[in-house]
Amino acid sequence: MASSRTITVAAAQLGAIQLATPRSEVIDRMVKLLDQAKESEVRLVVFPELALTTFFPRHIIQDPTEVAKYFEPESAENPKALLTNDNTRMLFERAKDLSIDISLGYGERWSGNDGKITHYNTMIYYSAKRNDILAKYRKVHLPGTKEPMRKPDFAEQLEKMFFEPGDLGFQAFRVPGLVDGALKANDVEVAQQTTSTEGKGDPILGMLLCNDRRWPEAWRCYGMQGAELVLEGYNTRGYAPQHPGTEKEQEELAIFHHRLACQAGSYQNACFSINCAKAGYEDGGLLIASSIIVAPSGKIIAESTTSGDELIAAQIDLAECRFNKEGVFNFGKHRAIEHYSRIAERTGVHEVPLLADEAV
Ligand code: CDT
Repeated sequence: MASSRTITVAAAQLGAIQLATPRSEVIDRMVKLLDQAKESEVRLVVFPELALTTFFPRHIIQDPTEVAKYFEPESAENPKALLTNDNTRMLFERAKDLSIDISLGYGERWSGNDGKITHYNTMIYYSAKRNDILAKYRKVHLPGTKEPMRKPDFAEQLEKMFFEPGDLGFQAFRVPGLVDGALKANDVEVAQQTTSTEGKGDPILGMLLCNDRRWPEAWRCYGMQGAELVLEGYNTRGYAPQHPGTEKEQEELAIFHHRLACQAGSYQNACFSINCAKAGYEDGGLLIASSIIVAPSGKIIAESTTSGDELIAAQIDLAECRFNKEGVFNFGKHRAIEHYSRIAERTGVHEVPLLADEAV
């Protein structure tokens, strides 16, 4: 079968979800966006970070019973409980009926074999073809503080209080059923193994959550695995009273940084990316919109125009990734790892030594 690497994909931006909004109402909105996606023959829909609830890390919630309301339970015995839980089952059933793959973020309450409970900011990839969760990502770069600041006129960002840093790293994965004629492992005969299979198999995907997109290292980890499409969900604050500038100035700058990070990440790793917002005023806190789909050239090929529930779609040809993967960003040819050790050896900055005073 001739190979075509063209897929229609979408970001399903969600407008604000308030603390009091029930899950059922959110799921109804998500299902509506899936139905809309079907009309445009979309095969993959990306929802935002913490898609099922308000961005609760802006609130000081410390009572464990109250905290539990914002998380989906999963366990070593039932690691894919999201598929069958009453809160979320309907979303996956509709995705399966419509043959649309979905990716979404949510708060994960993980009970390990040892009975230990850990909370993560998580994103999963669901394949309609397999009716299964193919991949899970737990957010690595958690922003904010572990303790509330409790200051007047201060917007809290308490992800470090609510979540543990992700423990799964940046593991890329292949998705079956999205492109026709993909090369499979058993198609590659021993005699042909000298011929490159790069760019011929099922699409290679990676996932990021919000603040992760600001870190080039995260994108590069996926780039190093040949990622052709990065999926990213975000809740990015548009205004914080403790920061300089008016609400409009802060929002514009936040959108500028968001676009800059996603466009650079896609360009420098020669991949497409789908970046999906939760947007609008949640419990009084402004979240930026500007969901975008970015090409490997770094150009934005679709962008949301509202701060509400909105589907943006684009037809993308993954073959376009080859131009820069084989050219300016041919890593095998051009990376100079002998000069990069500082990046993986330490986290913080070591400034170069101070200069000696110069006699005048
Ligand atoms: N949700 C999330 O990760 N928010 C962060 C705030 C960081 S402050 C610049 C973000 O990157 O948007």
